[in-house]
Amino acid sequence: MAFSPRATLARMLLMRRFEEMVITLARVHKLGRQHLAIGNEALGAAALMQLADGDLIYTTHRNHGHMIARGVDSGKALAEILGRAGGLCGGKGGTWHMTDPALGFQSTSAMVGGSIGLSVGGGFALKHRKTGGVAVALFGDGALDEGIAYEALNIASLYALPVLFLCENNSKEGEAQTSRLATKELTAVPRALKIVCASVDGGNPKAVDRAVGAALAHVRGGNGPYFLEAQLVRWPGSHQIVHEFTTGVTDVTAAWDKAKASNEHAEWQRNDPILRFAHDMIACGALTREDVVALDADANAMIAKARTFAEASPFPKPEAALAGVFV
Ligand SMILES: Cc1ncc(C[n+]2csc(CCOP(=O)(O)OP(=O)(O)O)c2C)c(N)n1
Ligand SMILES: [Mg+2]
Repeated sequence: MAFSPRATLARMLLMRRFEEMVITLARVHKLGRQHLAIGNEALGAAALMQLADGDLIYTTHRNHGHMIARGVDSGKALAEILGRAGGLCGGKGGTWHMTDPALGFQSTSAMVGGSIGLSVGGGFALKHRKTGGVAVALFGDGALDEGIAYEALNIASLYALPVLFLCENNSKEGEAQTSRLATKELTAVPRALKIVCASVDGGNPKAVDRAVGAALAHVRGGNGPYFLEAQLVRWPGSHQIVHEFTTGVTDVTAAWDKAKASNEHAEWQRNDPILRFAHDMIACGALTREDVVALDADANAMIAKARTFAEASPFPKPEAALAGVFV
């Protein structure tokens, strides 16, 4: 499928407005900690919009963005975060454990490194069932210092499993997570295990689209796993415990309005993948300012509807506690 600036920006805006709504709802409903995917939109949208029916996706503590990027219903996702019966898991999973098997999300692990192990199991099943599907592991740079990462990468390589390892690296060299590795170069780890690797600017959806397209062609072609490192810029609010709009509510007009782009959030705005992409697409004539404003209004309207659905959904009935229990 050819890269569409319009569809990609629309999906990125939906992801952003979703997470901003989570901040609002967390304040209104006094929710516990939420890990937001603000700043990861270019990677999420451009990568997950390329997946096909039957592909499997294993995500992390920052799962909201991946779910919306893949096209999961935003109302059911918000309802899940609020613990409501109309949520993706009937309100039992909450922010960290959202699933949507129809779109390939069988289970979500907030354990750092968990998605890597699960994806290799998924890839094993896909290979032996000869479905042609791909298992995608999404994980942060912090996952590479977990033991499970080494075992799982090794097995994926040994058995030539159809797994795309998609690493969201939001640590600058020398910062916390990356520095727990004895190598500064994340791809040195999978490369040592004979996994084909590449790195991409994870803030540029066009570059991500190309890199993920090449990675998926490799994996679908039966050539074994592929490791793609997406280099991201960390959103300053990414560790928040008190939910707030650390860099303000996103104003898309800052993509072209120089006065707005020189406010106190200017440094973040220069790196914000949504403002970057909108700016670049207007500059090359692929979109107009009016297009960007209209796409943003659509995203806001969809998320407002999602909120109405979620808040109107009841809490699960006590009897529901025994449904879906294995033992
Ligand atoms: C096994 C395990 N250890 C510790 C934690 C606590 N924890 C939650 S997020 C996080 C950092 C993860 O870093 P990274 O994977 O790079 O993701 P980022 O938050 O930077 O997006 C940690 C240590 C956890 N969830 N699981
Ligand atoms: Mg990280």
